[in-house]
Amino acid sequence: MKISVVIPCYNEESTIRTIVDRVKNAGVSLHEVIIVNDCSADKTPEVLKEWDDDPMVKVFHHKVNQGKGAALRTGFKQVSGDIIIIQDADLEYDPKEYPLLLEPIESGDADVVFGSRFMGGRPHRVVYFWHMVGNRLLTLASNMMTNLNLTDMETCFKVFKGEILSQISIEEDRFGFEPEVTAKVSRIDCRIYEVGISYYGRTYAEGKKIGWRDGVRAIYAIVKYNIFKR
Ligand SMILES: Nc1nc2c(ncn2[C@@H]2O[C@H](COP(=O)(O)OP(=O)(O)O)[C@@H](O)[C@H]2O)c(=O)[nH]1
Ligand SMILES: [Mg+2]
Repeated sequence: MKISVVIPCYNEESTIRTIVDRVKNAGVSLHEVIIVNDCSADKTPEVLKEWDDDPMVKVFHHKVNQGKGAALRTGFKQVSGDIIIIQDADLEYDPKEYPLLLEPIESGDADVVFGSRFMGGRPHRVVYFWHMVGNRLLTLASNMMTNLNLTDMETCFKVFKGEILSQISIEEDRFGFEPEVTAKVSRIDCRIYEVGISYYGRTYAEGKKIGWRDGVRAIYAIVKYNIFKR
């Protein structure tokens, strides 16, 4: 199976090199790495030049900053693999866990796999209590609408078979992507699995960007894509 990894990337000059190295050494049969630079204002574009001559790494640039959802929309249009893994450009999620995430697909059981920070006994950095509460409330609200029993709707680690992703069009430009894609996947006839993953959370001082406004937008997206856009 050909694996495509899509990395949305905004102002990640300090981590993008490491994350691409980790993706390449993840121990899976990698077909391509698609990086979408979402008009970074730091040195990200210069760092990305490193892979100009690498046929495995394909880099695309946005002319204006649009957000994670928009970056993924751009990336999804370019994928040519059979399985698509979403990877954030910071170091919160470890590509070493791709084999774990891929297992339910490779065994023929799953069409979609979410990596959950809230199940399993793998290492989790202890960071923000209220983020955990927020994530659980958003997951609860999403589950109530989708009737899925997920434990971590907001996870970055989402893996799709190509034929599933091609049935989904992404409208949300920013972090509303996560509830939107969850709502849309729940309405496709497919088998969804969750796998426990590690979480190397970063603090705001270390560059974390998501904020309470994104939580509000997530609620809006849960209502919009589960009720009004059915
Ligand atoms: N915050 C933010 N992230 C973006 C944007 N466009 C793409 N991304 C990427 O989306 C991913 C998730 O963002 P991140 O800041 O790690 O979220 P957080 O760790 O939850 O604060 C990262 O790979 C970002 O580089 C954007 O406009 N804003
Ligand atoms: Mg992050």
